[in-house]
Amino acid sequence: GKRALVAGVADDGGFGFAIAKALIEAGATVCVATWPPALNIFLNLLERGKMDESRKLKDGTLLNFEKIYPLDAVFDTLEDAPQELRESKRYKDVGDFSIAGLAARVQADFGAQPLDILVHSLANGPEVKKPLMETSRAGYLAAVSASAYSLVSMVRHFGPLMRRGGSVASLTYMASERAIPGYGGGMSSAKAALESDTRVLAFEAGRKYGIRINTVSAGPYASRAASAIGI
Ligand code: ZID
Repeated sequence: GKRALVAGVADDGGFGFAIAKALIEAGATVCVATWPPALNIFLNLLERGKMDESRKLKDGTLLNFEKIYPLDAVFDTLEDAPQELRESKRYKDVGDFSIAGLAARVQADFGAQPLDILVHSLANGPEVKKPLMETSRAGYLAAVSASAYSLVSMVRHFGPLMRRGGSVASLTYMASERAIPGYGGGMSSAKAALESDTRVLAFEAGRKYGIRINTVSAGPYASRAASAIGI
């Protein structure tokens, strides 16, 4: 069977969960990675059965994730995270939550080339409600860091862990190519970067690791992230 890692699952209401579920229905084993601030809530909801309805598979059984890892995709290594954040409530007990840390954990748990599928289903734009013209430099760079560079770093760190013929997919939005009011804070810029990077990474990682890189331009889905911008 195939093994997938879906990064960006913190509840049962987003694309990440739906993709993980579809992969499991198709026979894959799925690990997920969750943003540390949301990790405890997610684990609690799972444990208390609050997600049992969404976990239900076609055969009546409940889906299980093979592993649930912490991931803050704005940090490539643990050293990149500020000391203050590392010592904060939601981060201090989870171990290495960086992209490199996640790759090391996956390798330690499953061996040299354990992955067939990597899904990047995460984005963050702290100023998403502000028009681009009103977006601060810090807000813009934060959006690009969390929503676009995170994919570059994940392909760099996970390429070596993927079996040849494997596949990486991310989610984008049409506001990258057309002006769509309401998708601000540099999120339109981040999606444009994500789409361009997808082409370049497909070229580079295709040659280096024999894997494919694609991005899917999604329709509206009332996830937690989307509710923040009124979808
Ligand atoms: P979600 O909240 O379920 O997933 C986003 C996840 O990212 C959450 O679990 C966060 O905890 C996590 N996250 C945030 N920051 C970090 C970080 N630093 N490190 C690790 N994890 C982090 O929302 P979702 O399912 O909407 O988002 C998944 C992907 O789909 C994102 O890339 C979205 O940009 C993308 N997407 C979503 C929609 C939508 O409608 N939900 C659309 C297109 C793309 C879209 O916005 N018409 C209007 C709008 C849209 C489509 C059509």
